[in-house]
Amino acid sequence: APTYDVIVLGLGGMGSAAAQHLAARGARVLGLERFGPVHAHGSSHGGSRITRQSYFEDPAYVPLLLRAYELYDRIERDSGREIALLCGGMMVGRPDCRTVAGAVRSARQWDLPHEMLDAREIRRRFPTLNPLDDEVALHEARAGLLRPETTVAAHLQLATKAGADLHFEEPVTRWEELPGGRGVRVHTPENSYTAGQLVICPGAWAPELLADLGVPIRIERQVMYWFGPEGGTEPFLPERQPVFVWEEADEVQVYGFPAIDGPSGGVKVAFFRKNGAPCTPATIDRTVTAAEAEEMAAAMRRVTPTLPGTFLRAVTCMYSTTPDEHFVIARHPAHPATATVACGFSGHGFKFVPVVGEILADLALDGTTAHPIELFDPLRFGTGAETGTAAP
Ligand code: PYC
Repeated sequence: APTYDVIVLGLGGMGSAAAQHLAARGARVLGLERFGPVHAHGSSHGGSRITRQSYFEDPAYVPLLLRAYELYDRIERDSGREIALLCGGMMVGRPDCRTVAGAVRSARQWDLPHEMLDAREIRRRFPTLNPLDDEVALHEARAGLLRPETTVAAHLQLATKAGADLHFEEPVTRWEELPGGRGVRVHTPENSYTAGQLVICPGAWAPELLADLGVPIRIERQVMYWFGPEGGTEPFLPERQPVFVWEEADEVQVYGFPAIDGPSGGVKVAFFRKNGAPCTPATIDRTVTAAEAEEMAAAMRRVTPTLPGTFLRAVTCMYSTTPDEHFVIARHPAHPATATVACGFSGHGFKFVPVVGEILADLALDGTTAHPIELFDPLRFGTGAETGTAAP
Protein backbone atom coordinates (compact mmCIF):
# COMPACT_ATOMS: atom_id res chain seq x y z
CA ALA A 1 0.00 0.00 0.00
CA PRO A 2 1.24 3.56 -0.64
CA THR A 3 3.00 5.19 2.29
CA TYR A 4 0.86 8.31 2.28
CA ASP A 5 -2.78 9.04 1.51
CA VAL A 6 -1.88 12.33 -0.18
CA ILE A 7 1.31 14.04 -1.30
CA VAL A 8 1.07 17.81 -1.68
CA LEU A 9 3.52 19.23 -4.22
CA GLY A 10 4.41 22.82 -3.27
CA LEU A 11 3.92 24.39 0.17
CA GLY A 12 3.32 28.02 -0.77
CA GLY A 13 -0.06 29.68 -0.16
CA MET A 14 -2.30 27.03 -1.72
CA GLY A 15 -0.22 23.94 -0.92
CA SER A 16 0.24 24.82 2.75
CA ALA A 17 -3.54 25.28 3.08
CA ALA A 18 -4.20 21.98 1.30
CA ALA A 19 -1.78 20.16 3.61
CA GLN A 20 -3.52 21.66 6.64
CA HIS A 21 -7.05 20.72 5.51
CA LEU A 22 -6.01 17.22 4.46
CA ALA A 23 -4.16 16.52 7.72
CA ALA A 24 -7.02 17.94 9.79
CA ARG A 25 -9.31 15.39 8.12
CA GLY A 26 -7.05 12.56 9.25
CA ALA A 27 -5.22 11.89 5.97
CA ARG A 28 -1.57 10.78 6.08
CA VAL A 29 0.01 13.75 4.32
CA LEU A 30 3.47 14.41 2.89
CA GLY A 31 4.19 17.97 1.76
CA LEU A 32 7.18 18.61 -0.51
CA GLU A 33 8.59 22.11 -1.02
CA ARG A 34 11.67 23.09 -3.06
CA PHE A 35 12.56 25.99 -0.75
CA GLY A 36 12.42 26.51 3.02
CA PRO A 37 9.21 27.21 4.94
CA VAL A 38 7.70 30.64 4.08
CA HIS A 39 10.01 31.97 1.35
CA ALA A 40 10.14 34.90 -1.04
CA HIS A 41 10.84 33.05 -4.31
CA GLY A 42 7.27 32.61 -5.53
CA SER A 43 3.96 34.46 -5.14
CA SER A 44 3.21 34.42 -1.38
CA HIS A 45 5.49 37.11 0.06
CA GLY A 46 5.66 40.89 0.38
CA GLY A 47 3.95 41.45 3.74
CA SER A 48 0.39 42.12 2.55
CA ARG A 49 -2.32 41.02 0.12
CA ILE A 50 -5.70 42.63 -0.45
CA THR A 51 -8.85 40.84 0.62
CA ARG A 52 -12.31 41.98 -0.50
CA GLN A 53 -15.74 40.54 -1.19
CA SER A 54 -17.49 42.79 -3.77
CA TYR A 55 -15.46 41.05 -6.39
CA PHE A 56 -15.20 42.93 -9.68
CA GLU A 57 -13.68 39.95 -11.47
CA ASP A 58 -16.88 37.86 -11.31
CA PRO A 59 -19.73 37.35 -8.80
CA ALA A 60 -19.02 33.61 -8.94
CA TYR A 61 -16.08 34.19 -6.58
CA VAL A 62 -18.23 35.65 -3.80
CA PRO A 63 -19.39 32.43 -2.07
CA LEU A 64 -15.78 31.30 -1.95
CA LEU A 65 -14.79 34.60 -0.35
CA LEU A 66 -17.50 34.31 2.27
CA ARG A 67 -16.11 30.91 3.20
CA ALA A 68 -12.50 32.18 3.08
CA TYR A 69 -13.41 34.86 5.63
CA GLU A 70 -14.78 32.22 8.02
CA LEU A 71 -11.58 30.27 7.58
CA TYR A 72 -9.31 33.30 8.24
CA ASP A 73 -11.01 33.54 11.64
CA ARG A 74 -10.55 29.87 12.28
CA ILE A 75 -6.85 29.82 11.35
CA GLU A 76 -6.20 32.88 13.50
CA ARG A 77 -7.88 31.22 16.45
CA ASP A 78 -6.21 27.84 15.97
CA SER A 79 -2.71 29.20 15.28
CA GLY A 80 -2.73 32.20 17.62
CA ARG A 81 -1.47 34.38 14.74
CA GLU A 82 -2.90 37.58 13.26
CA ILE A 83 -3.64 37.11 9.58
CA ALA A 84 -6.34 39.58 8.54
CA LEU A 85 -6.55 43.32 9.15
CA LEU A 86 -9.96 44.45 7.93
CA CYS A 87 -9.27 48.16 7.64
CA GLY A 88 -11.83 48.68 4.86
CA GLY A 89 -11.28 48.83 1.13
CA MET A 90 -12.15 50.96 -1.88
CA MET A 91 -12.69 50.08 -5.53
CA VAL A 92 -12.14 53.41 -7.25
CA GLY A 93 -12.58 54.72 -10.79
CA ARG A 94 -15.19 56.03 -13.19
CA PRO A 95 -18.60 54.50 -12.49
CA ASP A 96 -18.60 52.39 -15.64
CA CYS A 97 -15.06 51.01 -15.35
CA ARG A 98 -14.63 47.30 -14.65
CA THR A 99 -13.22 47.81 -11.16
CA VAL A 100 -16.22 49.82 -9.94
CA ALA A 101 -19.05 48.41 -12.08
CA GLY A 102 -17.92 44.83 -11.51
CA ALA A 103 -17.69 45.37 -7.74
CA VAL A 104 -21.19 46.91 -7.69
CA ARG A 105 -22.53 43.93 -9.64
CA SER A 106 -21.12 41.44 -7.12
CA ALA A 107 -22.27 43.52 -4.13
CA ARG A 108 -25.83 43.71 -5.49
CA GLN A 109 -26.03 40.09 -6.58
CA TRP A 110 -24.87 38.83 -3.18
CA ASP A 111 -26.37 41.61 -1.07
CA LEU A 112 -22.98 42.50 0.38
CA PRO A 113 -22.72 45.49 2.75
CA HIS A 114 -21.11 48.42 0.93
CA GLU A 115 -21.37 52.17 0.37
CA MET A 116 -21.00 54.18 -2.82
CA LEU A 117 -18.94 57.35 -2.37
CA ASP A 118 -18.72 60.24 -4.83
CA ALA A 119 -15.48 62.18 -5.31
CA ARG A 120 -16.29 64.78 -2.67
CA GLU A 121 -17.12 62.11 -0.08
CA ILE A 122 -13.97 60.14 -0.92
CA ARG A 123 -11.86 63.28 -0.30
CA ARG A 124 -13.73 64.07 2.93
CA ARG A 125 -13.42 60.60 4.43
CA PHE A 126 -9.98 59.71 3.10
CA PRO A 127 -7.89 62.88 2.73
CA THR A 128 -4.91 60.97 1.31
CA LEU A 129 -6.99 60.03 -1.77
CA ASN A 130 -7.35 62.42 -4.69
CA PRO A 131 -10.12 61.33 -7.10
CA LEU A 132 -11.07 63.20 -10.26
CA ASP A 133 -14.48 64.85 -10.02
CA ASP A 134 -16.14 62.08 -12.02
CA GLU A 135 -14.55 59.19 -10.11
CA VAL A 136 -16.48 57.24 -7.48
CA ALA A 137 -15.72 54.39 -5.09
CA LEU A 138 -17.38 51.31 -3.72
CA HIS A 139 -16.35 51.22 -0.06
CA GLU A 140 -16.47 47.91 1.74
CA ALA A 141 -15.88 47.87 5.49
CA ARG A 142 -14.99 44.16 5.45
CA ALA A 143 -12.22 44.53 2.89
CA GLY A 144 -8.66 44.86 4.10
CA LEU A 145 -5.42 42.97 4.01
CA LEU A 146 -3.96 39.57 4.77
CA ARG A 147 -0.41 38.88 5.84
CA PRO A 148 0.75 36.22 3.36
CA GLU A 149 3.84 34.99 5.20
CA THR A 150 1.86 34.63 8.45
CA THR A 151 -0.92 32.79 6.60
CA VAL A 152 1.54 30.28 5.16
CA ALA A 153 3.31 29.89 8.51
CA ALA A 154 -0.03 29.28 10.25
CA HIS A 155 -1.08 26.62 7.75
CA LEU A 156 2.31 24.88 8.02
CA GLN A 157 2.12 25.01 11.82
CA LEU A 158 -1.42 23.58 11.88
CA ALA A 159 -0.63 20.93 9.26
CA THR A 160 2.35 19.73 11.30
CA LYS A 161 0.28 19.75 14.48
CA ALA A 162 -2.32 17.58 12.70
CA GLY A 163 0.39 15.05 11.78
CA ALA A 164 1.53 16.05 8.27
CA ASP A 165 5.15 15.32 7.29
CA LEU A 166 6.49 18.47 5.64
CA HIS A 167 9.81 18.26 3.80
CA PHE A 168 11.58 21.46 2.76
CA GLU A 169 14.47 21.98 0.34
CA GLU A 170 13.19 18.86 -1.46
CA PRO A 171 11.96 19.61 -5.00
CA VAL A 172 9.82 17.16 -6.95
CA THR A 173 11.68 16.14 -10.09
CA ARG A 174 8.98 13.88 -11.60
CA TRP A 175 6.05 11.66 -10.73
CA GLU A 176 4.14 8.79 -12.30
CA GLU A 177 0.95 6.85 -11.72
CA LEU A 178 1.33 3.43 -10.06
CA PRO A 179 0.12 0.48 -12.12
CA GLY A 180 -3.55 -0.38 -11.74
CA GLY A 181 -4.57 3.12 -10.63
CA ARG A 182 -3.22 2.47 -7.12
CA GLY A 183 -1.84 5.95 -6.71
CA VAL A 184 1.32 7.86 -7.55
CA ARG A 185 5.06 7.66 -7.07
CA VAL A 186 6.76 11.01 -6.59
CA HIS A 187 10.51 11.48 -7.07
CA THR A 188 12.80 14.02 -5.48
CA PRO A 189 16.60 14.16 -5.95
CA GLU A 190 17.25 11.71 -3.13
CA ASN A 191 13.99 9.87 -2.48
CA SER A 192 10.79 8.57 -3.92
CA TYR A 193 7.45 8.35 -2.13
CA THR A 194 4.11 6.73 -2.86
CA ALA A 195 0.62 7.99 -2.13
CA GLY A 196 -2.97 7.33 -3.12
CA GLN A 197 -3.42 10.93 -4.33
CA LEU A 198 -1.29 13.84 -5.49
CA VAL A 199 -2.26 17.49 -5.03
CA ILE A 200 -0.22 19.79 -7.27
CA CYS A 201 0.13 23.42 -6.17
CA PRO A 202 3.03 24.52 -8.35
CA GLY A 203 2.61 28.31 -8.33
CA ALA A 204 4.95 29.82 -10.92
CA TRP A 205 6.42 26.39 -11.60
CA ALA A 206 3.15 25.36 -13.32
CA PRO A 207 4.47 25.44 -16.91
CA GLU A 208 7.17 22.90 -16.07
CA LEU A 209 5.21 20.74 -13.59
CA LEU A 210 1.87 20.73 -15.42
CA ALA A 211 2.95 20.48 -19.04
CA ASP A 212 0.10 18.06 -19.78
CA LEU A 213 -2.67 20.18 -18.24
CA GLY A 214 -3.50 21.99 -21.46
CA VAL A 215 -3.68 25.44 -19.84
CA PRO A 216 -1.40 28.12 -21.28
CA ILE A 217 -0.20 29.83 -18.08
CA ARG A 218 1.95 32.93 -18.52
CA ILE A 219 4.43 33.65 -15.71
CA GLU A 220 4.80 37.40 -15.27
CA ARG A 221 7.31 39.47 -13.34
CA GLN A 222 5.58 41.90 -10.97
CA VAL A 223 7.03 44.51 -8.63
CA MET A 224 5.83 45.67 -5.18
CA TYR A 225 7.05 49.12 -4.08
CA TRP A 226 7.32 50.81 -0.68
CA PHE A 227 7.36 54.60 -0.38
CA GLY A 228 7.82 56.91 2.60
CA PRO A 229 4.97 59.43 2.28
CA GLU A 230 5.73 63.13 2.23
CA GLY A 231 4.82 64.37 5.73
CA GLY A 232 5.14 60.91 7.34
CA THR A 233 3.05 57.75 7.58
CA GLU A 234 0.54 59.04 10.19
CA PRO A 235 -2.30 59.74 7.67
CA PHE A 236 -1.72 56.29 6.18
CA LEU A 237 -2.20 54.25 9.37
CA PRO A 238 -4.83 51.52 9.02
CA GLU A 239 -7.29 53.42 11.24
CA ARG A 240 -7.44 56.07 8.49
CA GLN A 241 -6.29 54.54 5.26
CA PRO A 242 -8.16 51.73 3.45
CA VAL A 243 -6.73 49.29 0.95
CA PHE A 244 -7.66 50.33 -2.57
CA VAL A 245 -7.72 49.17 -6.16
CA TRP A 246 -7.91 52.21 -8.42
CA GLU A 247 -8.62 51.97 -12.12
CA GLU A 248 -7.01 55.06 -13.56
CA ALA A 249 -7.48 54.78 -17.31
CA ASP A 250 -7.64 52.14 -20.00
CA GLU A 251 -7.89 49.40 -17.39
CA VAL A 252 -4.58 50.42 -15.73
CA GLN A 253 -5.06 49.63 -12.05
CA VAL A 254 -2.88 50.63 -9.15
CA TYR A 255 -3.41 49.33 -5.65
CA GLY A 256 -2.23 50.27 -2.21
CA PHE A 257 -2.23 49.45 1.48
CA PRO A 258 -2.15 51.37 4.73
CA ALA A 259 1.15 51.78 6.61
CA ILE A 260 1.38 48.51 8.56
CA ASP A 261 5.13 48.35 9.23
CA GLY A 262 5.65 51.21 11.69
CA PRO A 263 6.73 54.80 11.03
CA SER A 264 9.80 53.84 8.94
CA GLY A 265 8.28 50.88 7.10
CA GLY A 266 6.61 52.98 4.41
CA VAL A 267 3.47 52.27 2.40
CA LYS A 268 3.19 49.50 -0.17
CA VAL A 269 1.75 50.11 -3.64
CA ALA A 270 1.93 48.40 -7.03
CA PHE A 271 0.39 48.09 -10.46
CA PHE A 272 -2.28 45.39 -10.52
CA ARG A 273 -3.28 44.47 -14.05
CA LYS A 274 -0.29 45.61 -15.99
CA ASN A 275 1.30 42.94 -18.12
CA GLY A 276 4.54 42.04 -16.42
CA ALA A 277 7.60 40.86 -18.34
CA PRO A 278 7.26 37.16 -19.22
CA CYS A 279 9.64 35.13 -17.08
CA THR A 280 10.23 31.83 -15.38
CA PRO A 281 11.22 31.36 -11.74
CA ALA A 282 14.76 30.77 -13.02
CA THR A 283 14.98 33.77 -15.33
CA ILE A 284 13.02 36.48 -13.48
CA ASP A 285 15.01 39.70 -13.16
CA ARG A 286 14.92 40.49 -9.44
CA THR A 287 16.53 43.91 -9.92
CA VAL A 288 14.15 46.86 -9.92
CA THR A 289 15.38 49.92 -11.79
CA ALA A 290 15.11 53.57 -10.78
CA ALA A 291 13.00 54.11 -13.92
CA GLU A 292 10.48 51.53 -12.72
CA ALA A 293 10.27 53.17 -9.29
CA GLU A 294 9.72 56.54 -10.96
CA GLU A 295 6.97 55.10 -13.19
CA MET A 296 5.22 53.81 -10.07
CA ALA A 297 5.67 57.11 -8.24
CA ALA A 298 4.23 59.01 -11.22
CA ALA A 299 1.14 56.78 -11.32
CA MET A 300 0.60 57.22 -7.56
CA ARG A 301 1.09 61.00 -7.58
CA ARG A 302 -2.24 61.42 -9.38
CA VAL A 303 -4.29 59.28 -6.97
CA THR A 304 -2.48 59.71 -3.62
CA PRO A 305 -0.26 62.79 -4.07
CA THR A 306 1.67 62.60 -0.78
CA LEU A 307 2.27 58.86 -0.88
CA PRO A 308 5.28 58.62 -3.22
CA GLY A 309 7.41 61.01 -1.16
CA THR A 310 10.56 58.90 -0.95
CA PHE A 311 11.16 55.61 -2.68
CA LEU A 312 12.24 53.07 -0.03
CA ARG A 313 12.48 49.65 -1.65
CA ALA A 314 10.96 47.23 -4.14
CA VAL A 315 10.55 43.46 -4.28
CA THR A 316 9.65 41.27 -7.26
CA CYS A 317 7.16 38.43 -7.31
CA MET A 318 5.34 36.43 -9.98
CA TYR A 319 1.80 36.15 -11.32
CA SER A 320 0.75 32.90 -13.01
CA THR A 321 -1.81 34.22 -15.45
CA THR A 322 -4.37 32.24 -17.44
CA PRO A 323 -5.85 33.63 -20.68
CA ASP A 324 -9.14 34.63 -18.97
CA GLU A 325 -7.50 35.42 -15.59
CA HIS A 326 -9.71 32.87 -13.82
CA PHE A 327 -8.15 30.17 -11.66
CA VAL A 328 -7.62 26.50 -12.46
CA ILE A 329 -8.82 24.13 -9.71
CA ALA A 330 -9.87 20.59 -10.65
CA ARG A 331 -9.06 16.95 -10.79
CA HIS A 332 -6.22 16.75 -13.33
CA PRO A 333 -7.94 15.97 -16.66
CA ALA A 334 -5.07 13.71 -17.80
CA HIS A 335 -4.86 11.88 -14.42
CA PRO A 336 -8.40 12.09 -13.02
CA ALA A 337 -8.05 9.10 -10.70
CA THR A 338 -4.93 10.25 -8.92
CA ALA A 339 -4.15 13.96 -9.24
CA THR A 340 -5.70 17.31 -8.35
CA VAL A 341 -4.38 20.69 -9.51
CA ALA A 342 -4.59 24.30 -8.33
CA CYS A 343 -2.77 26.89 -10.41
CA GLY A 344 -3.14 29.97 -12.62
CA PHE A 345 -4.24 32.29 -9.82
CA SER A 346 -3.57 35.25 -12.13
CA GLY A 347 -2.53 37.76 -9.47
CA HIS A 348 -5.73 37.63 -7.43
CA GLY A 349 -5.59 34.30 -5.63
CA PHE A 350 -4.10 34.84 -2.21
CA LYS A 351 -7.32 35.93 -0.48
CA PHE A 352 -8.76 32.50 -1.40
CA VAL A 353 -5.93 30.46 0.13
CA PRO A 354 -7.86 28.79 2.98
CA VAL A 355 -10.93 27.96 0.89
CA VAL A 356 -8.74 26.61 -1.92
CA GLY A 357 -7.12 24.36 0.71
CA GLU A 358 -10.57 23.14 1.68
CA ILE A 359 -11.58 22.53 -1.96
CA LEU A 360 -8.35 20.63 -2.68
CA ALA A 361 -8.94 18.40 0.34
CA ASP A 362 -12.49 17.74 -0.93
CA LEU A 363 -11.27 16.88 -4.43
CA ALA A 364 -8.39 14.69 -3.27
CA LEU A 365 -10.33 12.75 -0.62
CA ASP A 366 -13.89 12.73 -2.00
CA GLY A 367 -13.34 13.32 -5.72
CA THR A 368 -15.76 16.24 -5.67
CA THR A 369 -16.56 19.43 -3.77
CA ALA A 370 -19.73 21.28 -2.78
CA HIS A 371 -17.97 24.60 -3.47
CA PRO A 372 -18.79 26.23 -6.82
CA ILE A 373 -15.67 25.75 -8.96
CA GLU A 374 -17.18 25.49 -12.45
CA LEU A 375 -15.39 28.70 -13.51
CA PHE A 376 -12.02 27.05 -12.79
CA ASP A 377 -12.33 24.05 -15.11
CA PRO A 378 -9.07 23.56 -17.07
CA LEU A 379 -11.02 22.08 -19.98
CA ARG A 380 -12.37 25.54 -20.84
CA PHE A 381 -9.12 26.02 -22.77
CA GLY A 382 -9.52 22.74 -24.70
CA THR A 383 -7.67 19.55 -23.85
CA GLY A 384 -3.91 19.19 -23.53
CA ALA A 385 -3.92 17.18 -26.74
CA GLU A 386 -5.62 20.04 -28.64
CA THR A 387 -3.16 22.63 -27.35
CA GLY A 388 -0.25 20.35 -28.18
CA THR A 389 1.33 20.18 -24.72
CA ALA A 390 3.38 17.17 -23.75
CA ALA A 391 2.65 14.50 -21.13
CA PRO A 392 4.98 14.46 -18.06
O1 PYC B 1 -6.57 40.54 -5.74
O2 PYC B 1 -7.08 42.43 -4.83
C1 PYC B 1 -6.32 41.72 -5.46
C2 PYC B 1 -5.07 42.25 -5.96
C3 PYC B 1 -4.66 43.54 -5.91
C4 PYC B 1 -3.45 43.58 -6.49
C5 PYC B 1 -3.10 42.35 -6.89
N1 PYC B 1 -4.11 41.54 -6.56
